[in-house]
Amino acid sequence: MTTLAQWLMTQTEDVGLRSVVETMATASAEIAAVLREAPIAGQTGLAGHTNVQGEAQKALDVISNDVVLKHLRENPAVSVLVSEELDDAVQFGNQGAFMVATDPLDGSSNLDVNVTVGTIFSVLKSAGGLLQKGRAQVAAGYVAYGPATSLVLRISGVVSVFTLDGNGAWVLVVEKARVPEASGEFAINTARERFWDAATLGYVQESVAGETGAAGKRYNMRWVGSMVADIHRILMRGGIFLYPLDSETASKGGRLRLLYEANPMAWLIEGAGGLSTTGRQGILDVEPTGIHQRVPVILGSAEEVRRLEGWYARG
Ligand code: FDP
Repeated sequence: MTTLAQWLMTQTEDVGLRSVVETMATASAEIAAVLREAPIAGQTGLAGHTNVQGEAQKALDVISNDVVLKHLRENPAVSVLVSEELDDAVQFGNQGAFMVATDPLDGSSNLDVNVTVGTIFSVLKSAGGLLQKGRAQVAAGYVAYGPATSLVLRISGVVSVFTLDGNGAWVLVVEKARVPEASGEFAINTARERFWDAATLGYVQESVAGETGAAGKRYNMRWVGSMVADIHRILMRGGIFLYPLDSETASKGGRLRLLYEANPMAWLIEGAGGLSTTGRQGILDVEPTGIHQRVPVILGSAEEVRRLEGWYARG
């Protein structure tokens, strides 16, 4: 049995970086415990205010953010926190070498129906400043609070998966996750079809045509509507996730956030052999202009991402 601490020793010699990842794992285990009993505590509802994105905050969004903030504040290796739930970056006033960008509780519209939600995080060197490309990440991970609580991590080139055991310890269950090169599953909110661009429409229509279309094979559609759950499925068994730029989200730059959703997920998926793109450029090459910036997100099995890129290349 390999523990998280043992695995971290194999990934980096940087004690500070190891501690940052351990802190996020500890915070996530605490969030898992809160989520487990949230319906009993009556915490699945709205908090009564909106975040900087203009989205209604759930009580658990706020609680999860407080848990992450509390733990990171105690770690001297972390100097800055960027969170989906906080308008501004929090400076801890120390010389910590790392900054963390996080969505403490992603997919929270699924909370009241007990569907998988998650915590997503990205770790960067403080020296690079708040706005760094995804390629600069030194660690990234997410936690999926599902039937099992899974922690997926990348520090070096390897993406590994851990499960939280009954004693609160993270146990390595997949040493080297690989996104299958080919897949017959796509994930997109098809209710948005009327807003799609020509490339997305072409790709989805070709997929739906199955054996009779140009793709020449049958596809299935899966959409949990909780990014962590959809990405975890794709990491483990392949597929493609699309939240493309469409006519409704165009003025905002997209739907999902670059620093704490798109970048960590793209870095994890690419570390496991998949691909990621906005449709026009690699997600990891996007130059950030703001901490809550949004981008189009397409990522998953290499063959499917390339087929969609083919549609974008048509113009
Ligand atoms: P949520 O608003 O519930 O936090 O991060 C945004 C997100 O969920 C993603 O987890 C999810 O993939 C997406 O929104 C779902 O969007 P739709 O409501 O358009 O399906």
